[in-house]
Order: sequence, then structure tokens, then C-alpha cells
Amino acid sequence: MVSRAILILGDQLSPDLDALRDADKDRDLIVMAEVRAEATYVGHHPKKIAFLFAAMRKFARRLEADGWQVAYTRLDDPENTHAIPDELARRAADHGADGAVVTEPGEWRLRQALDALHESYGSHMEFICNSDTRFIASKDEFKDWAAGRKQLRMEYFYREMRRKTGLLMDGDKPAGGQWNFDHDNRKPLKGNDLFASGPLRFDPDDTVAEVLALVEREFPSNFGDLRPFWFATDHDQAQASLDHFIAQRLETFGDYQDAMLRDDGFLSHAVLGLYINAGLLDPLKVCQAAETAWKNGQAPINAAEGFIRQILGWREFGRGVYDIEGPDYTSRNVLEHKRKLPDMYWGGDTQMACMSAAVSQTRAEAYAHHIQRLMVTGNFALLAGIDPHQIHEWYLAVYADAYEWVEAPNVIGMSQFADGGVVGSKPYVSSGAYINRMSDYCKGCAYAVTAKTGDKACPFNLLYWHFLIRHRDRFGGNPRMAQMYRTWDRMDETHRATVLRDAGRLLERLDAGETV
Ligand code: FAD
Ligand code: DLZ
Ligand code: SF4
Repeated sequence: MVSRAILILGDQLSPDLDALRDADKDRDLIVMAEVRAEATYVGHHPKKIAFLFAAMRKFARRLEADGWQVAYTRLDDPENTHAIPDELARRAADHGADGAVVTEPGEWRLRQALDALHESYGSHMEFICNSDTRFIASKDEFKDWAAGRKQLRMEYFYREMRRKTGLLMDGDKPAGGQWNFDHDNRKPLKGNDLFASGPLRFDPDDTVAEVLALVEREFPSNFGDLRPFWFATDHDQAQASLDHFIAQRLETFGDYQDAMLRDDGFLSHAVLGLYINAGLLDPLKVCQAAETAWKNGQAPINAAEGFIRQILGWREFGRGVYDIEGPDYTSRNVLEHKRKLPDMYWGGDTQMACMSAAVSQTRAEAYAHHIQRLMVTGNFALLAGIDPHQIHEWYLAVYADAYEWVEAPNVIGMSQFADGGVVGSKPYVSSGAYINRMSDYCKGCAYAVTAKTGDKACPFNLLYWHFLIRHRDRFGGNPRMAQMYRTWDRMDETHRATVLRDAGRLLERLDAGETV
């Protein structure tokens, strides 16, 4: 007989979970389950499903080796009910458990599904809501910080977190004399400045091979290449990936954070988000590793600070916003964008070299770095007026690190401005000039990045103005966008009319399903 069934979800693979710390190996039962409800709520990239199933299986074995009783349901188990609440209830009943413990899921969808079970268990089900070692701030800490503020800005929360953790602090002052070194982090890459090292890759072991065969069989038509599969799938491998990043690429992380190259989709990025989000790496320890590298002279301050800010600042801030904004956040659409997501996002033909590069890489690796997500695929969707819910579901499906609590603030908030400015004070939009400055994409493109009108005009050049003009009522008064509108107003009237006409034609072609 056991007393409690302790649920561990696929993205809660942390040995430090409170739910484990307070449990009793002799009496409690760990419940883990591969279920269709989680594997199909969007059409996840096959690499993402394989990563999670392999990491879940290995974590379950690690727990068993540590002396825990684990009830693990595989996807092809004939008894599988294929929903997390049902599996928890089934396993608890089978083992005679009289209570359940759940670390609150990241996503509202699953929180709500588990609420019903909570009602039937009553006081016998414990929801651990405010303590989760996969985050540095608790939800209450974020709520307290946000309370009474007119606007939530990441930078101020980040400073609080620096003070709280002592990361990169010199007494009560920021190390290096500045909180933020972003102005040093905008260097484009030249010619052959390729980064040969890339992330650490792992050959599939027996567990991974078995999962790959399962995913191939069960999810044959999901968008994305399952093989070659090279992700880390346990804590040791994830730690080795972190060590490798710190030794090889952190040094240049800051300088080339915004750069994009056709032949190198990783550059100096860490490719650690999927491991941190699944519990294979502890975010605070990752930040501390970067700080130590700076202290040891292995990385400059702009690299260490830039990297730490992404985790301590953006990741924690996004999670807090998702929590306080509530379950309707993903249906926000203040700009009333309604256009269907074009096929090119699913690998359909496009003549745009930047979109083709970002989508092909996404299909191959379940990965694109931040600027590809924000300034290529996100920028295009926003300028073209794509329905934010459709682009949100795309991001949630195609990236190995995607869970709604982190994806939605980035997509609905930062990238699509669908939340009306909760996350960002202005929309992230640019013409082709930005992409050309930061990448080598434009050289091989059918469009001309210097052309402002006509058939060869870069679609970003046309749609940039179309977006600003169709939303002038909303953004015309924003001081951070005043310069853009002044530039437009100074243009020759005939030129302005041609830009808007050509942009309108491009959108018509998009609506007709033509290749753009
Ligand atoms: P690096 O660039 O090396 O950064 C290091 C770490 O910082 C990341 O591993 C991640 O943990 C954290 N980080 C960096 N930027 C952010 C950010 N904006 N928000 C939260 N954490 C951040 N991140 C996700 O984890 N899941 C998502 O589903 C996701 N969707 C995104 C969608 C859009 C439109 C945009 C613009 C960004 C999205 N991000 C998402 C944030 C960021 O792009 C990824 O965290 C990053 O690309 C992961 O790759 P990396 O590990 O190489 O990160
Ligand atoms: C993403 C995912 C997938 C594909 N499959 C499972 C699964 O079978 N079992 C599971 O416990 N978790 C899975 N996950 C992760 C969950 O979707 C995630 O825990 C919730 O979205 C909450 O963030
Ligand atoms: Fe992208 Fe425009 Fe450059 Fe082509 S010209 S790669 S569409 S930015």
C-alpha cells in the first residue's frame, strides 16, 4: 500500500522538485505517463516528442535506481487512458493511494484539466503552486513585484532578480558599472566567420533508439525531421552540453547574439532552452556557470550579462506574465489580425531566402535562435497580419523548447503585440534592411533588399510600411515610433501610394495561396 501518488510531468524532470523532497520512498508512488493528450494538443515536432519521451524514460529509471516506486505508462501501453488526470487517477487507484501530489503544470490548459481531479480528491490532493525549482522566482514573488505597476518592464524585474541572486553584483551595484550591456551586442558576422563547434551532439543509445522507432510509427506526418537525433536526454548529457557551451561559445554570445548565417543556425547560442525547460538543467546553476566563466576571464562581461539576462530576466519575466495574465492570454488579438498562416511556415515554397532558411532549419532541428524567431518568422507574421493564435500554435509545435508559459509571452506578447503592450512597449517590426545587416540571407534571395517597390521589392520593405500605416491610429502617438512615421511622411506622395499598392498586391497573392 502507498499513501500518495506523485505526478511528474514530462517537463518536470528535476530531481530537486519539492514534490520529491517531501515524499517518502517507502510509501509514495511516482506517476509518469506518455499520453496522447499531451503529444497531440499541437502537432509537436517529432524531435521534441522523442526528446521528452526519452528524457522521461531515463528519469524514471534514475528514480527507480534511487529507490523510488515508479508507475511509468508508455504510449503503447494498452491500459493507457491517454490523458494526464486519468492516468494519475488510474495509477493512484491501482496502488491504493489515498492522495495525490501535483507540481502545478506550466500551462493553463493542463492546470484546468487537473482542477477537475482536484475537486474529486478534495483535500487529499496537494497542488504545489508556489515552489518550483525550475524557476528562480516564485509566482508570488513576481505577483508582488507586478502589483500596482502601471507597466511591467522586464528590465526592472531583471534588476530585482540580480539583487536577489547576487548574480553579477558588486555589492549593491551591478558588476562592470552597468545593468545591461546590450548596446555591445549587435555585431553582424562577416564572410567566413563561421562557428564550427555548434552544440554538443549525442549518438542515440538504446533508450533513444526505441523512442525514435515509436515516434516514427505513431507520429509519421508531424512537421519536422526526426533524424538525425542528437539532443541530450539526461542530466549528465545536458550538463556536458552546458560545459561545452561555456567553454566554446559563451565568449562570443554577446557580440553575435543578433547575427544570422545561412550555413550556421546555432552560431554562439547555447541551445540549452529545451534542457532548462524540461528540468534537465537548473536555471540558477546555468547563470552561475556563466558568471564563473566571466570571473575566470573566460568570457567578457557583455557576453555573461547578455546570457544571464535571457534566463534571469526574460525567462522569469515571461513566466510571471503568463501566470498573471491568465488562460485567455493566447486568444488576445488587439491588432485584429486575421490572415491565415501561409504554407511556407510548414515548408511550402517561398522565394524569400530568410524565411526559407529559418523554416528549413526549424524543420531539421526543432530549433531557431531568438532573432530568427523574432525578426524573420515573427516579423513577417506581424507585418502580414497573420492571426496571432495560428502563429502561436505554430511556435508551440515546432520548437523543442516550446511550452505555452514561455512561448506565449514571446509570441502573443513580444513578437505579435497581440497583448496590446503587456510584454513590449512597441512592436518588433523591421524592413529588409535589418535582416540584411544582421545576416547573409539577402545575397541569395530572389527579392532585392534594396528595392522598395515593384515585383522584386523585398516583402519586408513593402509590408513594413503597410503595417505602420494600417495601425497608425494605435502607434502614431508612440514616441518610440515617431521617427518611423516622420520618415514615411517625408516620402514623396506617389512613392507612398506605390508602396501601399504593391504591399496590397503582395497580401492578395498571399491570400490566394500563391508563392511569395
Ligand atoms: P540562447 O539564445 O542561447 O539564450 C540562453 C537561454 O536564455 C535560453 O536557453 C532560454 O532559456 C533563455 N532565453 C533567451 N531568450 C529568452 C526569451 N525571450 N524568453 C525566455 N527565455 C529566453 N523560448 C523558449 O524557451 N520556448 C519557446 O517556446 C520560445 N518561443 C519563442 C518564440 C518567439 C517568437 C521568440 C521571439 C522567442 C521565443 N523563445 C522561446 C525565446 C528564445 O528565442 C529561446 O529561448 C531561445 O532561442 C532558445 O535557444 P537557446 O537555448 O540557444 O538560447
Ligand atoms: C510536451 C509533452 C509531450 C509531447 N508529451 C508529454 C507526455 O506524454 N507526458 C507528459 O507528462 N508530458 C508531456 N509533455 C509535456 C507537457 O505537455 C507539459 O508538462 C505541459 O504542457 C505543462 O507545461
Ligand atoms: Fe528576406 Fe528580403 Fe533579404 Fe529576401 S531580400 S532574404 S525577403 S530580407
